[in-house]
Amino acid sequence: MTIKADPYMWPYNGDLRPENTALMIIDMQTDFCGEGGYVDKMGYDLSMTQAPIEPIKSVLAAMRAKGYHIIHTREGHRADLADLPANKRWRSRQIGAGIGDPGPCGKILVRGEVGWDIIPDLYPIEGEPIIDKPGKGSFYATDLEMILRTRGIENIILTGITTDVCVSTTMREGNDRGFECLVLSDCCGATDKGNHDAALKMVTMQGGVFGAVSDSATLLDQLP
Ligand code: C5J
Repeated sequence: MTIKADPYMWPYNGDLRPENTALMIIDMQTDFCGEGGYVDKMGYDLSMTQAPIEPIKSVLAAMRAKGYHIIHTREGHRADLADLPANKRWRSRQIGAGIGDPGPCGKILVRGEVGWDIIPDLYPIEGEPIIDKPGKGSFYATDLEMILRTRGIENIILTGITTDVCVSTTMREGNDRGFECLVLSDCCGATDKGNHDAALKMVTMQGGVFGAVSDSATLLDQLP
């Protein structure tokens, strides 16, 4: 069982089953795609990070119905900011959206605040783990790898925002740990179209250096 993808039919070994495959939905938080959130405060075009919402919804419904593992992530920091590196805070303040500072949706990227949570359209249901992460990658300083190995997951289908930052970092981290990764192009979005396109193109070099790229229509058509 495989999915048509670039540059190879994914997964490489044809072993695609609900038991060994997870859909990861990365950082679909108000702070990254909602009005008054972090990305909005930085002045980026929200339509770019909102574009994947509908395609992810379709993939999520189909994969839930077929019994695949679903894992969500949220980027954010402790209320006392003990896990917020000083340089990350400093840089965010340079662009007028200081992490930890008050905004229209509460303190930016702080756990428990309205802007930090996952948008209602894609909210997790009972049994779907949520990985709270302080950084861009979903493996760093989290128990994601332990959850994947404990459940026997070998294949990861990546969606979410942003393509060039948290999705790409997670894909690279997963790939280095031996997970077989697929990213769905229309189920991701970035704050810059060139960066979105480049992040996807990078995956396909060297025979699939980080895995492979497909899209929601192909997946929905071919998912066993
Ligand atoms: C960013 C993310 N872009 N979720 N975070 O800061 O991609």
